[in-house]
Amino acid sequence: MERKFLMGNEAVALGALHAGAARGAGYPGTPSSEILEVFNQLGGKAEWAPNEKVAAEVALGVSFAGVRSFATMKHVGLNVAADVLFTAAYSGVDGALVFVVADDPGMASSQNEQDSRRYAVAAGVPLLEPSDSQEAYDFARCAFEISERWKIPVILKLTTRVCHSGTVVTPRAPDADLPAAHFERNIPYHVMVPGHARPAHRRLRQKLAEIAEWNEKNGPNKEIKGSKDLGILVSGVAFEHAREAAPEASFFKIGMSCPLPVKPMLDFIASVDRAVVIEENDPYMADAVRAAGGTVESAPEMYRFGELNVNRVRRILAGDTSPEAVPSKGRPPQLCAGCPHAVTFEILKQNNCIVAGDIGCYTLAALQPLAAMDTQICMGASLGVGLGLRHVLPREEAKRVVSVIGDSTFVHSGLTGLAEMTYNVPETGHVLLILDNSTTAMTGQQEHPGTGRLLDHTPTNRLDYEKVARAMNVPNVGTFDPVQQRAAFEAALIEALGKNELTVLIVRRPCILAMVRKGVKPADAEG
Ligand SMILES: Cc1ncc(C[n+]2csc(CCOP(=O)(O)OP(=O)(O)O)c2C)c(N)n1
Ligand code: SF4
Repeated sequence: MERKFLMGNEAVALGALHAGAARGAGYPGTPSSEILEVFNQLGGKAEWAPNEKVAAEVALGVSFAGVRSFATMKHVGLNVAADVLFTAAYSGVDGALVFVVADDPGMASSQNEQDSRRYAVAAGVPLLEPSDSQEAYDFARCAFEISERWKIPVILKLTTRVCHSGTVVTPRAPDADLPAAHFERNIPYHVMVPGHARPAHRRLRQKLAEIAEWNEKNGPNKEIKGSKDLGILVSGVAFEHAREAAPEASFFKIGMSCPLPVKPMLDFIASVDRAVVIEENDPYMADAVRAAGGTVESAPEMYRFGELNVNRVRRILAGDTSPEAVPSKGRPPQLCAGCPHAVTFEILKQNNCIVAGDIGCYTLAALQPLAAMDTQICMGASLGVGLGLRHVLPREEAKRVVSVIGDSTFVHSGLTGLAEMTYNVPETGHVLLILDNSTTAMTGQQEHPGTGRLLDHTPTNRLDYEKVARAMNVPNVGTFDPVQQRAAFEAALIEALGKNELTVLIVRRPCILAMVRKGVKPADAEG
């Protein structure tokens, strides 16, 4: 087929399309967000789910209908979807199910740099790690094949550089004659009660043993013969850096890093004078190969932080632990000029609020000059953290606590926090602001259930936050445009802070950039 120049995320979308995936579901998160959008543009059926857990459940349901599916997310999304992953590993799948998970070493746009390979080991599922767009395409197809052959979920692990870099891809013919969706009752396999889960766990371990054997003989790993003086064991994008840093070396490139191809790795180590493991994030392969008796060098602790690059790999190989040059800081990120979030945080600051915040564009309000957010941990935490503070702080301090959450984040994981708020009510009550800018701005303006539009922007049902809050027994609910109704909004906030009751204020004004994209002038913006 004709060669194409594709970004890694585009290559995964094309791979999923050519693998005949019947549906892709996900929740946006940098660097994974483009995969579903491209899959949709290519003609695939794609959806944004309210969060990653629901996306994984939808994809699992699709696979239970005997066809192929995938769920996309960033690495922290896998924390949310982990409950599905661990037990879907036991139940197995009927068609195929691929978790496409994009890690963010260096935290270009994330709150941590966790390494998804640990999840594969903990859940007991295979994991593939492409190093460029060609492999993103090939491994996507391979992941569907492995999943279908062994009836097991498979993780396709990407990293920022693979997701967002472009390389040439030669696609192959799409899979043909795939089965049509149908449901076959199989209660012992699909209903994970203890009596079914016990044999399911044994089946899982048996599958993993077979996959490990397959990976050692036929897996997507390759040995590149070079000098005997230096052998590098490497995976993911670190392969590209290491090839440039030490072109003369021998390489063992691991494509499937769970279960690891331990025997060929040990054979490779024995075949060279000096063996070094080069990997981003955790010393996952180095630890595993040492546990299996291999003698290898690995990167000193300082290289565990942040992305690798050619220069850092050169330093690792030279054993250089001298301080690294600190990159110039550049301009710190800021809210766009005219961003509706700015007014809200100015008001919160002027009223000396303790702000339990959440994740989204509005988190930038924690930075100077606003410095008006006091906590931010993970999606949805504004509610629980704010309530925890309210429960124990001295009365006068507790009454200053406000939870602030974006609209997409509220749908993602704020609904259960709101249930907690109306269930375990603090003595001083509580105040929640839902910042409704009618988009998921932070990750590129994706739709969500509160926008009333689907992934392809066509209309659907719209979640009504006011009705939700009232249905959950919140006595005080109001909606304000923070720009056009600034004084009224501030007065409502002050009134809410003065009461020992629960209040939800919906702060509604569209994101400026989303308006520009849709061709709406600010003056026309809905109030
Ligand atoms: C579990 C998880 N999934 C995805 C993300 C990526 N992410 C960060 S904030 C956010 C949503 C932001 O949208 P919203 O709450 O509406 O705020 P806005 O950016 O529009 O102000 C997303 C998807 C994440 N950090 N954690
Ligand atoms: S993208 Fe939208 S929500 Fe984000 S800072 Fe800019 S105007 Fe505000």
